[in-house]
Amino acid sequence: MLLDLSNKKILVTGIANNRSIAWGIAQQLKAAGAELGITYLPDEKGRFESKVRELTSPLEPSLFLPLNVQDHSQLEEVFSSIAKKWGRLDGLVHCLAFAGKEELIGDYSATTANGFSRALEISAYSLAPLCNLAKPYFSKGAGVITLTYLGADRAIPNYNVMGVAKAALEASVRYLSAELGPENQVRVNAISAGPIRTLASSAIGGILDMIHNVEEKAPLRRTVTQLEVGNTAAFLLSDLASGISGQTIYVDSGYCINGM
Ligand code: IMJ
Repeated sequence: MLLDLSNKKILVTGIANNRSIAWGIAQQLKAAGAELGITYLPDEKGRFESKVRELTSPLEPSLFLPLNVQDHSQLEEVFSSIAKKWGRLDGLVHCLAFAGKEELIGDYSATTANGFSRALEISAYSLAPLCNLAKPYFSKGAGVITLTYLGADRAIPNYNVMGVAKAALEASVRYLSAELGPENQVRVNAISAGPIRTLASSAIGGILDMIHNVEEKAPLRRTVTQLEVGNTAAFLLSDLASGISGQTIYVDSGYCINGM
């Protein structure tokens, strides 16, 4: 088999429900033979925990752990579990983003200092401590991927502070790629997905306009699916992508090539 993830132990963050891009990624990694660890965002009522546990149980994850990246002790817990259970890590999938609702509408210049800090901490900074803690466990040729969006590069209405966070995330991918490549052939890449209806997009005004725009103008005249993003993730974490690092790969039906 050309695309083979068997014997690869991969940690997937950012599954919230069955529309999550991280869920599409987890399914395709499993289909290619990977052994999965899954993290969920803990909340007081345990709503995410039970939902994500039920959703992902068919994938038989060998690790299922709480992770709020704003709590460093939870980050450390995740890696002590990886150390105990796996002793190494072959892949890390970062699908985490958050900005306050009020920051995702209206003027970018109205972003508050706290809103800016929170959006960048969760959506961009979090990749750095994840990689730092993973460093001792990365196997030779391990892969890291994260999710980004065209709003990192272009001013997209209402994307605002998330666009700034994604720009920082894409730059982080280049710096982490430069840091992690030399010693152990660890590769770090981003997937820039086109608009998809997910929990992270459903709450957003104008998302339907963006989707209609893609359906009218993208070379493929349709939106992409979570599973198509998952297929690219599987490729990037496989040995087939052994020469690719520091890149932002667009999985967007070709939308971003258009001049207007
Ligand atoms: C988000 C905001 C504005 C425009 C947007 C998006 N477009 C798309 C998205 C055109 C496609 C979705 N996207 C790419 C994101 O990265 C979304 C991140 C996000 C979404 C929410 C919604 C609910 C909330 N906080 C959020 N934080 C980040 O409270």
